[in-house]
Order: sequence, then structure tokens, then C-alpha cells
Amino acid sequence: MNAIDPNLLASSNATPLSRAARLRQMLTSNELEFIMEAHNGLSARIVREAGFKGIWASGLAISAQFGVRDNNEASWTQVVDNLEFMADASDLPILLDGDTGYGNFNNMRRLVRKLEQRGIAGVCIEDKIFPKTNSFIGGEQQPLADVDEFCGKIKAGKDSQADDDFSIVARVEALIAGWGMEEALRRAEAYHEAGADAILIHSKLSKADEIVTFAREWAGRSPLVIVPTKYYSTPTDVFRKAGISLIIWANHLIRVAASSMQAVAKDIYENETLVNVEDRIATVNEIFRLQDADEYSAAEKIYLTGGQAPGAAVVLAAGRGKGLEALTEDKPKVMLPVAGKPLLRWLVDGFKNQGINDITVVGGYKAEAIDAAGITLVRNDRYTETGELASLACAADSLKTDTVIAYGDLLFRSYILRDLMDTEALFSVVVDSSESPSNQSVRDFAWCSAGDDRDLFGQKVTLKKIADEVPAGDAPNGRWIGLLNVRGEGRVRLQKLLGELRQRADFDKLDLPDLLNALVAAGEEVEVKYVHGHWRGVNDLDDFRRAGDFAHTQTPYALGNNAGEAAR
Ligand code: SPV
Ligand code: MG
Repeated sequence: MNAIDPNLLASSNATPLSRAARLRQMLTSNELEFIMEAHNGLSARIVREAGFKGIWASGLAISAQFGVRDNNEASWTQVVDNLEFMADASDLPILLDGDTGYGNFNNMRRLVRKLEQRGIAGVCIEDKIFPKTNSFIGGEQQPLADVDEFCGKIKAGKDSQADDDFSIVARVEALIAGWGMEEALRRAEAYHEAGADAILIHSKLSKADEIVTFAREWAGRSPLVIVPTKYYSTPTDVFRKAGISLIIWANHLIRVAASSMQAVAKDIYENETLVNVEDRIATVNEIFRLQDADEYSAAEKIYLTGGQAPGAAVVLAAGRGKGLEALTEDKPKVMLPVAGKPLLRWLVDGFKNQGINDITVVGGYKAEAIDAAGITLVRNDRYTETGELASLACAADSLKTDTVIAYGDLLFRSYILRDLMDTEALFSVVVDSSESPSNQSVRDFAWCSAGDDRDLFGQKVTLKKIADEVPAGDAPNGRWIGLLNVRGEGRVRLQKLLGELRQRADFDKLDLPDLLNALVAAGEEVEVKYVHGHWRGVNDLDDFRRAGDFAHTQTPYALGNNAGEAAR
């Protein structure tokens, strides 16, 4: 957000000029310069993007955006806190409209120190009495400060600044208050003598005559600053010729914000729809851009996951569920309720608990019944004639990061996913060594480089093959539970292999185990993480019934009725 404009670099050594130095340059240059009102971080950013070289932190606008009056109703520390947001959102020099300095010389000293600490380039103080009123509200009745007292305040401010470039602008209210030109010049001279870096001569007339007269009489003794809010129709060249240094466009962003908000609020209220306004207001993406959301996403990749982009998951959920037809007339298997929530929700919550929020679910049968909250739903429209790999292919092209691929009908204890995600291998799978081929309805038996021997703890075991049939005398080492973790370079290799398999005539018949076998055949190492139970797949009615009991053991104790179950 704070990228430095190359034009602001000091030409000799390419160090950026400080904000204070840039404001001082604007005051002392021979050019007529302009600063624009801002009243919060967003408007400060907008001022910078419009091309302005500096910001007027207007007292009127800042109090207005807080919804209070320009009578020092917002405390000075609230103003300073607001300035911090503005300085963070824009690297432009900010000149604070410091009203009367919020008190006497002592308050002024503290103000200057606090402003410098927050990178504010200068402050303008006006010769009125605290608490002040905006000059355009009965200006002629407003008492002016004692000249000597005000000069003391200027001196105190100048003596407190740590950076020589910090500017103090003294604002002369004598014309507004109806004290006349002589008094205005007398005061300006006194403030100049007291050390003010510039004089702001204020006027509430609709013609610039008194400003031009003042400038002529002042004759360049110090930089002059003006606020042409009331004499706005005067051509800017008149000010240029009069030798003005800096013009403040003092309140136009708060005013346009107010009129736009009024119009849009009224329209939405009266018509009870957003349809009239949507195309006429900033998009949500534009707001994100102004907030620099992209920078956050980039930083997240560096800091939030130890250098890794946050992981993703693909869940295969296209099936109706064999043996579950009676329950799945109007929904896919993954939407069957288990202990109070759909099967898929258990899985999605499990992923989210491990920090995986980018979850793609591939639906097919009754995909419209899938609760898409917090997930990306894609469809395999050919689900009746295809297998799991065709479903995976619907999501595989968009994989951008480490990804866990899962069957949609899984329940598991959270450590299983956590440990799988902790593996460094490009490919890793979870195999349950407690599953034996005696159960006829199960599939996905796994043969591995070694069995689940506790003595092997810490040694790498790899997958040799997965099959549904178990040949006599060749006992498998367990059963693949339906979780595959793909990391780093593995993602690209998986996408490539999937592309090759797609060319096969029987691609539509292939399932996830065929992919695993193809990976092994292609020489990839698929690491095995053994578990001993602690998961459930839902393949038939029996599984479905048992899934409820299992899920209860995952339910937080606080959820009432299930507490007894969970404790068992
Ligand atoms: C402000 O912007 O708050 C000013 C300028 O003080 S004016 O409102 O014109 O007095
Ligand atoms: Mg003001």
C-alpha cells in the first residue's frame, strides 16, 4: 500500500524524501501546489491514487465522518488515531488541520511530538479559542486568540519538533472574524516572526478579492496557503499569479461521500432492491483493491503456512450409494445425515479444522442437493457412465497447491488427516492395517513394502498396489481408507498422469485405486501411513448405521444428548 512514487525520490541518492520534506518543498517551491482533503484511510488512499502530492486532514471532514460537529467534539487523540490510519494507507505528506492546537502552548508541544511519531508532515493551527467552531458558522462572532499567546504556541510547536522539516502553518482568521486587512497583516507578520513556516489566510467571501489583496500586501514574506471553498469560482490562475504557494481543496471528498451515500441509501430504501444501484457504485473487488487485499494473500502464503500455500482438498461425491438406494432417492450419499449433520459436512469440517478451506466437491447424482456452503461445487455431469477418475478430472485441472483427495463418504479421527498432511512425500496414503479381507463388502485392499510392524516405527513404507480381489496366499497389509495427499511437485505429476490416463479407452471405468496403481507403475513413491481403525467408510446400510455411533465420538461434549455416547 505504501509503495513510494519514484518521482518522490531525491534525485542525487535515490533515498525517498521524508513526508515532512515533501510538504516543505510544496510550501517553498515556486509552483502553485495543491493538497486534497481526506478524512480516513480509504480517502487518503484515494487522494494518492488521484495523483495529489499531499493531503489536508480536515478538521471539518474528520469530525463529520465521526458524525460529530467541528467543535472539538472528537478528542485530539481520536484525531491522531485517525491520522495513523491515513498515514498507513497513503505515503503522501499529511498536513493536519490542528484547529487551535487543542489547548495552550503545552498541548501544542505534545501534539507536535505525537504527530511526528505518526509520520505527519505538518500542522496548521488557527488563531481562535479552544474549543473552536468552524469558520463558516458565524465566523464574524468568533473571538480571536491573543496575538502573543498564539505566537507562544507557534514557538512552543517549533521548539518541540524533532525533524527540521516538520511544518507549522499559522492560520489567520482576522478576515473571517471581520477585523479587517490591517489586523490580518499584523497577525500574519507576528506569526511569521514567531517561526511559522507558512501563513494560511482564510476568507469566507465568494470573491477572492481580499485574498488577492492580502497576497499583494504580504509580498512573499513567507509561503501563503489558501482554502478557496467559498470563492471556488475564481480561476486557479488568479491564485498562481497572486503568488500563492499551496491551495487546499478542503472538504470535497467528505461532501461527495455524503451525497453519494444519501442517494444510494434512499434508492435502496425506496425500491427495496439493489438492482438500481449495483452498476453505479464501486464493486466489492474495488474495495478489496483499495484495501490491498492482494498483498495480504501474498503475505499469507509466506507467513501463515511455513512458506507453503494453504492446502486444498478435493472430495468425490458423485455417487448415489450402492445398497443405500432407499435412503438416497432425493440426495447423494454424502448428504445422508449422520449424528445430526450430513456426511459431507463431517468431512468438510474435518478439513477446515486442519486449515484447509479451499475445498472442491465433485457432485454428480442429485448434485443440486449438496449443501455448497463453504465449498466449491463442481459437477461430473456424466456420473452415470463414469468412475471416480472422471470425477477427479473435473477438479484436477484447477489444483494449484498441495491437495488432499478424499472419498466423500469418510469419517475419521482428526489426527489421521493431520498426520497425513505432515508427511513430506509427494504422494501419501492412509492404510488401515486392522482391516482384513474377511469382510466381503469392502474394497481397496492395499499391499505395501512392509506390514504395520511397530518395530518399523519411523521407517518409510510405500504402496505396491491396491485391489479389490485378494488372491489366495497373498494377504494384503491393510485397506486404503480413501485419503490421498499430494504435495509440491506431486501435483503436476498427478495432473500429467491423469492426462495420460484420459487417453485410455477405458478411462470412464477407472477409479481412484487405478490412479494409485498407475502412480506406482510410473515409478512414483507413494508413502503409506498406517492407522489401526479410527475411521469409517459408508458403503452400505450397515456402515451407515455404524457411522452414527462413530460420529458421536467426534461430537463435542458440550452438545448435550451425545455427551453420554462420547464418554463411552
Ligand atoms: C477544515 O477543513 O476543517 C477547515 C477549512 O478548517 S474550513 O472548513 O474551510 O474552515
Ligand atoms: Mg478546520
